[in-house]
Amino acid sequence: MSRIGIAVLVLIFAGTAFMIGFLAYNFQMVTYPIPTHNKAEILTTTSIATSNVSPTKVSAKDMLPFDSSNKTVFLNLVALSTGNPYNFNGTSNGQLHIYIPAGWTVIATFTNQEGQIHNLLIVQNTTAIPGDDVGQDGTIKLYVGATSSTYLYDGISGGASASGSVALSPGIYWFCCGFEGHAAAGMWGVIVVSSSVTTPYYTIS
Ligand SMILES: [Cu+2]
Repeated sequence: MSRIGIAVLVLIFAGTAFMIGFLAYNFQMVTYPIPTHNKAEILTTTSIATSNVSPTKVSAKDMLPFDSSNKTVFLNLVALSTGNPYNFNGTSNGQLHIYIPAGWTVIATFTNQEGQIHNLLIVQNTTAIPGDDVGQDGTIKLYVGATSSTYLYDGISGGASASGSVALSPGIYWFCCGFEGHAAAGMWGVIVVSSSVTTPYYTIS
C-alpha cells in the first residue's frame, strides 16, 4: 500500500477515535451532572444556618465539579422526567443543599428533561418557602432560560439546556424554577455561600 494510502487510513482511524471520545465525554456530562437522589446519599445535615456549615462533611461522592484556579463551581441542574415533575436532579422542596465558598463564581447549567416548560432562577430569599411568584420572596440574582419580565410563564422546553453565571455574596439563596407555582410545588433547593466553606459540595436531606 502507498504511503498516502497508509496516511489516509491512520487519519480516518484517529478521527474516529477522537469523535468516540468526544461523544462519550459529552454523554457523561449531560447524563450524570449530579447523582440523582438515592438513599445512600442521605446525610444527617439538614440545617441551612451558615454557622452549621461544616466542611468536614465533604466526601468524594458529594463534591461538585469546580475549578479552584479561577474559583468557579459548576452547578449542573436537571429537571428529571421521573417522579415529581417539579424537581432538580430528583430532589424537591429544599432537599438539595449546595455549599459554595465565598467569592466564587457559579456557572449554572440547567437541562430540562421534563415535559413542561421550566427555568432556573437563583433568589436571595427573605421568606422560608417559595410562593407562586418567587420574585415576591426576595431578590432574583440569576435568570437561566427566562428573563426578569418572562420568568413567570417562560422557560426552556423538554430536551433543551441553558446556562448562566453569577458571583454570589455570602448568604443563603434558593435555586428554583420561576415558572408560576412550580417552586411552590417543590421545584427548589438551597444554596449556602459562606467563607467557612473551602471546597464546593452538596448534601441531600
Ligand atoms: Cu418549572
